[in-house]
Amino acid sequence: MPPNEPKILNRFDITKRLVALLKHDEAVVGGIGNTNFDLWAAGRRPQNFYMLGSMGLAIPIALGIALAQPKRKVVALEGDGSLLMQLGALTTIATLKPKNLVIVVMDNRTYQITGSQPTASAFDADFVALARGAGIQQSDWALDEASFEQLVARALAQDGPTFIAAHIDDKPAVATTERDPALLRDRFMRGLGVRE
Ligand SMILES: Cc1ncc(C[n+]2csc(CCOP(=O)(O)OP(=O)(O)O)c2C)c(N)n1
Repeated sequence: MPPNEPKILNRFDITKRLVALLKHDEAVVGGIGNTNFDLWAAGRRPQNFYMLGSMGLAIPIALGIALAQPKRKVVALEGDGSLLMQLGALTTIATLKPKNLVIVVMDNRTYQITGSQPTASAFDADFVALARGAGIQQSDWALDEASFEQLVARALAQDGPTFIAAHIDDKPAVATTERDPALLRDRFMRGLGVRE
């Protein structure tokens, strides 16, 4: 848990705030389940990728996009349980230092979608401390909505990599993403300009 307890935010609310700050066709990769459901509900964009099925892959996929398209900012939205599946990705990012990568972790301290089993962050794990320990210097907790917007705006304007963690409530996602992986992939590839 973070030392100075941040305000408990709402995933859909801060997802909408993040999307509203996107002005340059930034790519956004939503992680499994709730994270991409709320990204879907926040408004479809051709530069959004809705990752279905695999925990922990939003950040590695976003890293690949960031390396392939270094002029485009790339944002990964990931759940706490999913990040815990793939913590090593943080050390890879700290090593490669992609300037255009922004990671946002939605920490509800549970594997919510599979029955709200507690994750390690319900106990003593602190994601910002983990990210800093991995070597990502620009790592912060969002203290409230304004602080979240400030951190995202700074991450979009300045060189990264940047890691932002938000403590969120247990409200379910407000929509469900269309489950057609091939269609989602094709739309995204067109959105990134790599497919006609
Ligand atoms: C590799 C893998 N293991 C387990 C699952 C089953 N599963 C799907 S979502 C999920 C929980 C995700 O937790 P979190 O990332 O914290 O997101 P939340 O549901 O809390 O929004 C689990 C265990 C899976 N899809 N893939």
